[in-house]
Amino acid sequence: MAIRGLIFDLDGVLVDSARYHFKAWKMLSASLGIDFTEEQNEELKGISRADSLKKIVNWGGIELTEQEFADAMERKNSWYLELIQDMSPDEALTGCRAFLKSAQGTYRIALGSASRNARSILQRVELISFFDALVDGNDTTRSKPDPQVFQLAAERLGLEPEECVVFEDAVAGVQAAKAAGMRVVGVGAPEVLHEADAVIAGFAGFGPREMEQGLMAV
Ligand code: B16
Ligand code: MG
Repeated sequence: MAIRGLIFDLDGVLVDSARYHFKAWKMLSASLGIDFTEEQNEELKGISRADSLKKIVNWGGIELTEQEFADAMERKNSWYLELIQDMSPDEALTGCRAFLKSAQGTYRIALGSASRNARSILQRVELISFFDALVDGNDTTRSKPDPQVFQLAAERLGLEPEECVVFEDAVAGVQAAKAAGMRVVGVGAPEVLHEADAVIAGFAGFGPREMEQGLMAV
């Protein structure tokens, strides 16, 4: 079926917010007396804030009451918000602005992110005007690999899943897009994102024509 909609993940596809998440989780973990490594941070990509904290608490072998858990999430987020305060348009990942520019008008464009801070990040990096619909962690109840975020994005674009292509950097996100019945372009390493229909290292030198060609046989 013809491609009519493009759905973008945020972190790792349009911006590198993972490094800010890492710093904030590291501060939170330290305040809980837990060590937190960059390898562990990799496992949190695409995972919601609450599910991320559940994993950290598990790794640290500690237990938190419901109130302590809520306080910890709040603390992590306020550190994160402080860290992204000075995010600027040059933090949009290489080539994605050019890609969005050339896709605008031909395709309907949506965001499908787990982040509750997605809107303000898109504003800071000045990408928000490219989007016809935004779906983020405030709209969803189930984390990727559940397809909910992408299903809702297609619905808001007024398109069928088969008409949409998802851009994702996380394995859980690729699985979510497949579960929604969509085609997926993985952004990252082919060994990691082997469930995607095509994989690119990034948007440099990649435009809508290359996307159409790469997905032609799918
Ligand atoms: P927040 P994505 C995800 O963004 C991040 O990859 C993940 O590390 C983060 O925990 C999640 O958003 C929630 O973010 O704390 O801002 O609500 O990749 O789905 O765009
Ligand atoms: Mg991501």
